[in-house]
Amino acid sequence: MHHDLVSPDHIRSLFAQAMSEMYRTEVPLYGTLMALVAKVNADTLAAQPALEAQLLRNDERARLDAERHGAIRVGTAEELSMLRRAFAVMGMSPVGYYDLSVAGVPVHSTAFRATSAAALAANPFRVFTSLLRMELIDDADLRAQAQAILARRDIFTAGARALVEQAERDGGLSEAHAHRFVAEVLETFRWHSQATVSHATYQALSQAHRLIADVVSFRGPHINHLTPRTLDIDAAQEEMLRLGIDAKAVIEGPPRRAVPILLRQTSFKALEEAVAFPDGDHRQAGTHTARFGEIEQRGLALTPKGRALYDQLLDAARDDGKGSTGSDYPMRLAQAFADFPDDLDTLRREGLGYFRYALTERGLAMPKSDRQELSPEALIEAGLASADPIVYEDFLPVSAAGIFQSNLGGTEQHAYAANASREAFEAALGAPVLDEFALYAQLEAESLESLHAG
Ligand code: OOG
Ligand code: NI
Repeated sequence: MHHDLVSPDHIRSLFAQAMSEMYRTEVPLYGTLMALVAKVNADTLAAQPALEAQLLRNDERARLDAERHGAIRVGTAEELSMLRRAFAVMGMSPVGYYDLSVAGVPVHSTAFRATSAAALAANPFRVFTSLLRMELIDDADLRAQAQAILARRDIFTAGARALVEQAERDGGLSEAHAHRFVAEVLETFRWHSQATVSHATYQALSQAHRLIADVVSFRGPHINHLTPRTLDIDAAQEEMLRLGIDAKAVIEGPPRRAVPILLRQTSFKALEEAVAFPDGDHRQAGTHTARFGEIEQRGLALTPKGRALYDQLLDAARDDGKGSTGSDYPMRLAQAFADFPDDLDTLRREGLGYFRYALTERGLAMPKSDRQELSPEALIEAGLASADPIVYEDFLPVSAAGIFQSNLGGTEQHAYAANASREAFEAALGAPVLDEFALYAQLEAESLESLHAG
């Protein structure tokens, strides 16, 4: 009975596709963004054949058009751990721990994503998933009220729960059950224009933090954005402004460079949407802002050494209390990053990034015994091997906080005195989060082995 199970990669692709279709109907501006990114990517590839060759070599060309990440925020440990089980059916594991309380956002987060080279090539769909930190609500009565409201809701359909259990029991799903699973799990991510709390309760929650109102007031954790990947974010940003889209003032992350590193992101502001609040036998009209649009460019995954340098230089650029605001920020950022090497050979030789090694045609033609005598660097120098950037698959806490803030009105900047609480997060999740560096190191190690094998 198990011979007809489909792969988790297939289920993830179906889910990413269904999510994209749903979000396009919910937020038409998302369709505009996708068209814009498709055009910028086509123009960039036409102008840079070497970039296209690199993407082809690294199995990144095919995945590019479908590549997306989304984000949701949940309220309880049970919701988070059930999500972990649902994502596992799609081959997605929790990677990394992000503490956003330091930036005034009362959540901590992980990213669910594929981890192996083959799975990432098949579909790199990721979901940045945040858990509200109840203990950061000061007002004990409000905290108790929020907890009681969350305790009454189930963000999963009965069908989704049954199919997750079935997949866990049988080790997967058949094609027909995979389609059913995708339709059922999609319900968790759907937007609801009817709140579950009165307008007065919504306002009290909002007063504590707008994010708390967003998490607590609805039937489920609506997907709040879905982000396509562009190959030239500066061109995409210009195009957004040209189309009159209300884009964020600055691009988060590193400055523009010859060799893109980590992640650069821009977004358009959250839409103000009509919401009906229950009011006795009636409804009261109001609004809520949650959903926005985002575009990102991904680059080289950095090693701990490279990441430490990135964090240090970003800190220096932001270190006048203004964060990423102020019209001189792009200049401060570019100046700070003058100290970050910006060519592939230096980045590799100094161990700042992770690389994927492969034999060139000439390398493949050479007898294995000759090849085995040469180090990777010697093979590269002789044109027998290539070393391409391994793409960063994760997120950046400072950028994520900037994205959160720009969609919360940009005013609530006070940091919480809380500490990062990875253990509490993992207890809620019901599993440890994977270490992103270990995953990149493994991809690099596998590619190095291929130089001397076969
Ligand atoms: C998540 C924001 C983080 C990113 O790209 O850094 C994020 C949220 O607003 O829920 O998606
Ligand atoms: Ni995002």
